[in-house]
Amino acid sequence: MSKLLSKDEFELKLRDMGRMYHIHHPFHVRMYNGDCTKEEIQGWVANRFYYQVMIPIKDAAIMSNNPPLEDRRKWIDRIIDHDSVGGGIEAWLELGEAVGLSKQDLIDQKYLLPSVKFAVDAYVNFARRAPWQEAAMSSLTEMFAPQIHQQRLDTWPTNYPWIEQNGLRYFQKRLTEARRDVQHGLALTLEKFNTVELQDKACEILQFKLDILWTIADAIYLAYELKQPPYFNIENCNATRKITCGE
Ligand code: AHQ
Repeated sequence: MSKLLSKDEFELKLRDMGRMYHIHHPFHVRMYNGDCTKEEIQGWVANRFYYQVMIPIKDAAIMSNNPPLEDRRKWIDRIIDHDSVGGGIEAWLELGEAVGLSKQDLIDQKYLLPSVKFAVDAYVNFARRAPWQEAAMSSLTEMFAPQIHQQRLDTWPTNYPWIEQNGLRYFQKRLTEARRDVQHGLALTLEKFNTVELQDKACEILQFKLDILWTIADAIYLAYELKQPPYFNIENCNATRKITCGE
């Protein structure tokens, strides 16, 4: 049976869940070590585009569930970060071109794997129906995000010299945006999840979001590292064509 944690103890417990962050997934370890093929990087960029375009939709869903004005004023920054001219969605499209994909193929979600879509849609649908506070705290996986963004900025130029450097703008952007998001998200979590049941609920929600990120990496690893896209063993199935990037 859990006990009521102080705010410091509660923050430590949430941060300790970083042990399960997708930075530790075999796919991201491969990427960090410079072992990904061009096609693996392309597959990851193409599939993550769906996650990126759905983040502002998720954030708008949270806004639609009536947070107080001071929280809405902060939350709207997240939508602007992604949807504004020159914002995150455009930066990710630049990343797509930098790894040799066409913007249109990303926009058309040509390479989107079913499992990636299901995982991302689970996140968006959760944000649509959960109380705004629960959906807001699910973004706290970003407590661990600056490290993974910095890793890419530090290692890609050496490990993947074929990737045009201007494609890394997205990761640079997120270093400050993620830290700002976490400052707000963590403060509201520590304040509002203030009973044993609510603290346990917060940990369950963070686990749910860690599972989403892990599942996205699983799908990409299966398709691009193990060469087992959906229906890979079914004769003449055009679903397997979707993973052949750069066509
Ligand atoms: O680029 C990322 C991003 O914009 C967000 C928003 C936030 C959320 O609202 O859930 N989470 C998130 C994340 C982004 N990038 C991921 C990565 O590995 O590049 C990490 C991811 C997160 O940690 O939740």
